[in-house]
Amino acid sequence: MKPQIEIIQGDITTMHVDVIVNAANPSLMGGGGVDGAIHRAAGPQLLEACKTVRQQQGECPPGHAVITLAGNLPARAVIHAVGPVWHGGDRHEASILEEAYRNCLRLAADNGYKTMAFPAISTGVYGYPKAAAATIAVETVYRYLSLKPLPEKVIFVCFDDDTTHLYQRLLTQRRQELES
Ligand code: AR6
Repeated sequence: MKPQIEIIQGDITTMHVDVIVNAANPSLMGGGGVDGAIHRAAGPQLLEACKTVRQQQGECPPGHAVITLAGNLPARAVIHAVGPVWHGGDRHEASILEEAYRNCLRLAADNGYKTMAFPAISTGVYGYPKAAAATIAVETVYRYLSLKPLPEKVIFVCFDDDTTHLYQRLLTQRRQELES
């Protein structure tokens, strides 16, 4: 089946999907960037939920993800994924980023969620080069959706023009390759 992937430019906190992904850090205690925006929009319930997870499981290492309620967000749940910090590319950053996307998709599927939205994990404070990260995001999601029944649809929520254009180009290329 042809994967349902959409690219939009905007703020992930406004997305009416089953689950949104947060670009978190191992502490799960919030931060800046998309993490800060999600915690502000969700309200204090989200931090409480993260504290509970933290008490049960400890820190969330890079490449891993956990799921919580979504507080005041329009989404039903939040998956907190920890991407790699970019150190130049020779510290397994690519495989850790791919693992983070795969773990998010698996968690959404395990919870029966059909629609999910991703930000561009690691491409802000964590410094991952945007084009390289976008390739991993599109390839990993495309492959997963081609093989599994859930989630049914993924939306990449891009915050800036550059990221939006990168994703659009990659997705078009991927679709053309499939059709040729
Ligand atoms: N909606 C969608 N995307 C957004 C939004 C938003 N509201 N706000 C920012 N972005 P970052 P990271 C984009 O730095 O690199 C936090 O402090 C942003 O333009 O949020 O994984 C955490 O606690 C960029 O493209 O996450 C960690 O300590 C992308 O989201 C650390 O930052 C990711 O940027 C994680 O760093």
